[in-house]
Amino acid sequence: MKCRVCREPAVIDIRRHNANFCVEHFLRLCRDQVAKAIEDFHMLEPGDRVLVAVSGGKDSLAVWDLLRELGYEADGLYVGLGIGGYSDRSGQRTKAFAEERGWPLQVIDLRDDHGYDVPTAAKVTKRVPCSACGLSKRHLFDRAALDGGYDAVVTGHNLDDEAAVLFGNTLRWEAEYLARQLPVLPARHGFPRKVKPLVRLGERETAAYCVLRGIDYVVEECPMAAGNKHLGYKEALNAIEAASPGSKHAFYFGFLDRAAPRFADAAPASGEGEVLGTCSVCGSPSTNDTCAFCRLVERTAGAQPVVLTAKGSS
Ligand code: Q46
Ligand code: ZN
Ligand code: ZN
Repeated sequence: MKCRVCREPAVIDIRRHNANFCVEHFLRLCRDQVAKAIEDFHMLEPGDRVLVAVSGGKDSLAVWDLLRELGYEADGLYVGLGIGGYSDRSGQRTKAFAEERGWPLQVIDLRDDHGYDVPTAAKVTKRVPCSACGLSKRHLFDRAALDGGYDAVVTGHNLDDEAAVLFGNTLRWEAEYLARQLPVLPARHGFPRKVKPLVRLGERETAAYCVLRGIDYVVEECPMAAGNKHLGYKEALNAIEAASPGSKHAFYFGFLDRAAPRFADAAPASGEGEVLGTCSVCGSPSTNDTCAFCRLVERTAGAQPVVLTAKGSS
């Protein structure tokens, strides 16, 4: 197995590119793919200050490292979700990563700073944990980006994530979601720009990137993700990809090229012209008097904390 670029021994094969790469040229490929995604979708301008949503997993640490390599002023924000031992370990890895490099990391802890955690919020709201978790993270990342004067919030969604979400939305023809499933969402009405620079890299590549760069990431998945439909869609796509390399890329980028514009009209009226109010508690943009985050804080106040057992707290 030889590197496509230099013919030296290769360390990784990428079937959808029908090529193998040595360490140096694989790392260069990752940087090039991120730079291309940023340019193709007008995600960032040179010199932009960005806030990276870091979880301690491979994708968010890789995207932080890659953006720094590409010369962006990228800081991190970690939100402690209170999901037992998983959150403890994720927080430790994230802090160690930032400290070793001397990169600024802001840490928000849901329990310490807002009086609840994800398992407790799930119990109180009687909804799946990912619902309260997603809402909390979106709110806190938006808020921190605006307060810190950042140009954009960066997330580590990779090609596998985006293809799986697209698969789910397409199975149900969720027109509104399809209209918004783009690698960049422009800033609007008090919400910052959101960008996904890893859409051209699969999760096998982000994992390899971390290993080759010596990035110590949390390998375990969030215990709350078990049974998640998203994982089933990923498995289904992996089976298709194994039989036909390049299918995921064709599915996702074909959608962006040829199908997404047809759904643009299905987006809710959140574009120009719509005037949102502001939350009377925190001042964030909201269509109601109190935003969903502040309502969650209110509902969970004083609730008996849920203690996780087994995997989550081991
Ligand atoms: S949403 Fe759900 Fe993730 Fe939150 S509860 Fe875990 S699996 S961490 S990206
Ligand atoms: Zn090479
Ligand atoms: Zn609020």
